[in-house]
Amino acid sequence: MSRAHPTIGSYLIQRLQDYGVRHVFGIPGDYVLRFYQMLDQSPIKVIGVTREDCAGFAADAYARVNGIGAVCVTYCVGGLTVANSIAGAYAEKSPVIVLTGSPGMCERINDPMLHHKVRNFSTQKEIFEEFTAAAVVLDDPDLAFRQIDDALAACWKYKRPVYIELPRDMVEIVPRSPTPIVKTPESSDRHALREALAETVAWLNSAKQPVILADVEIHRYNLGQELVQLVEKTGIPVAATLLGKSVISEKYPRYIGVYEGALGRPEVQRMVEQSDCLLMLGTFLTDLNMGIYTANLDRSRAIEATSEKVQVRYHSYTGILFGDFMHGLLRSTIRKCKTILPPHANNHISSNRIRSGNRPISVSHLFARLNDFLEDNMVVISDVGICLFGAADLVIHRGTEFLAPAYYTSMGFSVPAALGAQFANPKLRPVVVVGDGAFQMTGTELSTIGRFGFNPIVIVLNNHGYTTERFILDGPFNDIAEWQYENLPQLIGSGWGCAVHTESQFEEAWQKALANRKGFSLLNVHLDKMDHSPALERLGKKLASKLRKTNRKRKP
Ligand SMILES: Cc1ncc(C[n+]2csc(CCOP(=O)(O)OP(=O)(O)O)c2C)c(N)n1
Ligand SMILES: [Mg+2]
Repeated sequence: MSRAHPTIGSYLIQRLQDYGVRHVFGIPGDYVLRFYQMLDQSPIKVIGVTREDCAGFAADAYARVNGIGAVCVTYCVGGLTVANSIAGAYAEKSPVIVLTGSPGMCERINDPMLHHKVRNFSTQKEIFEEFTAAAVVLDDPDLAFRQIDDALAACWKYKRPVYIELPRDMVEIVPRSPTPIVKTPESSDRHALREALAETVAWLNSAKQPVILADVEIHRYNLGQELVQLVEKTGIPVAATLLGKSVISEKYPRYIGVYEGALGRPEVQRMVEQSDCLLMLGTFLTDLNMGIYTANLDRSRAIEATSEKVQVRYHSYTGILFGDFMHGLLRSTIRKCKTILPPHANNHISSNRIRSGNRPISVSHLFARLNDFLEDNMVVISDVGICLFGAADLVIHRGTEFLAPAYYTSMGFSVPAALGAQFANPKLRPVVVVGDGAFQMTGTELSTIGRFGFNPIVIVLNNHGYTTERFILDGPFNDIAEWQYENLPQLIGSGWGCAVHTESQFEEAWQKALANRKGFSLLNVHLDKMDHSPALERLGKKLASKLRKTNRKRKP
């Protein structure tokens, strides 16, 4: 590529690299083939997958580990398939760039019925506008470079997906007068920042039991180090939400655990809810994060700092960059907090004492043992279902090593996410926990994982159907076909699999999987149809007691 006179396609590729994109996930199609060829001839690697929604999940996980990710798909048939994954990335603030081909501008004259077109040529773009921070069509050579710059900047700033559509006849156009815009970096409103910091610091210094609740924006804005420094400097106990799980190492001494209302451990719930100054950093108050409405956070005792605002009790400050607020706290004089933490707060489900026998394996045993087995280089990737509630109790060793669609909760995330995470950081070894239902949706991605020789350990929680749904309302619609998951390696031509029925078989299977460093391992763990995790049990008990109280009150 000539940097002096780049084409629209080559400029886009250069800018993707500037932002740190090294891999792009997707499936080609005629509207995007020429751009695929250009990508192939660039330093960026194109990773072909089995389905576009898998490309989206892989890119989302890649973005969570790498800082930014990208998919490249063809028009509508590809774009609309990846839409659900991108909606999830939007909902959970994961910066994924959607690159899509489309019919050439010259082909659009007189509105012909071209293949893949739905209603009109802008249908796909209009859909993506709903869940992207910017959506652009590069249909004007003189604007294209600027549109690319603005879209990528929006992706980086808002940590949300953006949509860039490249009509196929624009890929090789060299704009006549390209003027890439150089923007001055944004800064905070000095006065607002000073006042918000002064108020926060004064409150922290007068509080008896301050607690920090850290959430996903800490990770997205790369402020993990600052969080550790803040906790070290102040000694304030820190909890994480489910979506933010692992923003700080769960082995960290002042870490108290995941706060998720009644879903979480009671001692964490007590500490967070009884704090007289709860400093919420980068929080995202979703229903799952808040324990399905069982959280009880009192605004009058909370400060909430996010990329959007700093809210102290009932008033808020705008125009403050989240990073500036964190750095401001680090520069401030804050009293050392000496709150004594509950015993073993950060290692509560360790089961070294539990002996595995020939008993049928249960969900709680599985996660207790997994907690003992986890190693420093492992990233736990959870799907949606019983596995997510179980995984919430695992103790994650370092920061950012727990990936899950904990808010949008789209099934099928985990296996493709393992592919994305390993491309983003090949030193990470994914441990995937996934229900049998979710595995049947996107488990095909093991094929790509096998093709590139990655070595995740995939644990299928085979409870013979949609157990989570069975708890809400059961019926034949929650049954699924029984697969022999352990035989998949045979079909794919790589990897290793085995069936697990008992506790001791699980021990043996884990050791074999651990030793199988050259390919994926697939454990088909047979569980009782109605077995569930301790977290779900805690929630059930809490909700049941609430219900009893409400019923008692209603009786005349
Ligand atoms: C894409 C998608 N479709 C449907 C649902 C609704 N849903 C939530 S949990 C669940 C069942 C999950 O089954 P499985 O993966 O086997 O996990 P289990 O609940 O059995 O542990 C379903 C269908 C969803 N969250 N995402
Ligand atoms: Mg299931």
